[in-house]
Amino acid sequence: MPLAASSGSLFPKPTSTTAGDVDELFYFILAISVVFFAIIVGAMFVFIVKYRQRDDLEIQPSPDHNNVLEIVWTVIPGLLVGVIFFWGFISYLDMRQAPDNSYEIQVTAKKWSWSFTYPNGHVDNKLHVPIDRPVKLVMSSDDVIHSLYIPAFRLKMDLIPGRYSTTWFEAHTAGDYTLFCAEYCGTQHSTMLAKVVVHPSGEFDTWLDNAANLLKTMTPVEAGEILYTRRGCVQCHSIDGAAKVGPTFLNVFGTQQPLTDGSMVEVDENYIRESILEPQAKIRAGYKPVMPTYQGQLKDEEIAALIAYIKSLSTTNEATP
Ligand code: HEC
Ligand SMILES: [Cu+2]
Repeated sequence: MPLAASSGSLFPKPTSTTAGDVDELFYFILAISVVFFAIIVGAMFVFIVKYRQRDDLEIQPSPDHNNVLEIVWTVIPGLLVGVIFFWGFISYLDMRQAPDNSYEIQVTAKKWSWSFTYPNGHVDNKLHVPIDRPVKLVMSSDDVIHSLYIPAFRLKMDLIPGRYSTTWFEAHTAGDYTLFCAEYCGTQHSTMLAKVVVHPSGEFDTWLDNAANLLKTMTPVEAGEILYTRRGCVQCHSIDGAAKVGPTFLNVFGTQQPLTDGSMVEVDENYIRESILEPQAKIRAGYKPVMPTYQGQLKDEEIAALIAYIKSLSTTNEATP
């Protein structure tokens, strides 16, 4: 792959099975474009100079047609377009059809975060994958159209509400890569990023086991802190006092807060639990009812860990002042 190998300067280094193909086809099309640009624009300049208006220029009757010339300028571009089509089509088929032994991960996009569900039920906000193994993504959106885009793998596929789309890749270099949303999906679209972590050989299974057993190996507060990032609360809730899309978690536990209906609510264990499971039940004054429900997505112990974590961010740890 001489072209792909030299492509580091224009694109991120191709690190997946099909990325090299995409680059080679791109450079082929680029080369053709450069050649034709030079021929056409070059001829244009020659003609501009050669046939510019002069007094001594005799007006000639325009020629009828030239068979040889017309066949040449039809057949050559026709062949080139054919080559581009079949090359692109074959690469496209390779990219569409995941190998049978693929490792399957479910992807859910919603405004404005990604979540990845592994075969053992573990849910993460990063896409962790094993190296040198085909990974198939089965994807859907909870709200609007999003698009999963991993430049290093030359991978892009839309996620559509109410249906599944799939794509696959096989990563060949361990490390961290960035995953973008490539379909404008609202105000926070540009922050809709996720990390792709390609684990070196043999480390993926260990990672998955540990990640899934978070609550067995950590205190609830530690686990809650990880869940806060991993389950996307961090997108909308800060822990430094700043209001984002939702209220901050800093020093909120144990306080009285106003609701949109004019009443006050005490932020205690029950209110937090209700906010997570039925976010629309009570809406904090000054905020929009945009929090998604986590009903059926967080286990009881996970909710307990999140409550413990929010509690730990408060200097007054008692629910009743
Ligand atoms: C898309 C943005 C968004 C995400 C993601 C989100 N929330 Fe919220 N959350 C909000 C908004 C907005 C409110 C305020 C309106 C309301 O009460 O529903 C809120 C309210 C809350 C409240 C009530 C806080 C208070 O001071 O009244 C709690 C507790 C809460 N969220 C917890 C969580 C947890 C835990 C997660 C992650 C598992 C999470 N949220 C994810 C937007 C979000
Ligand atoms: Cu998006």
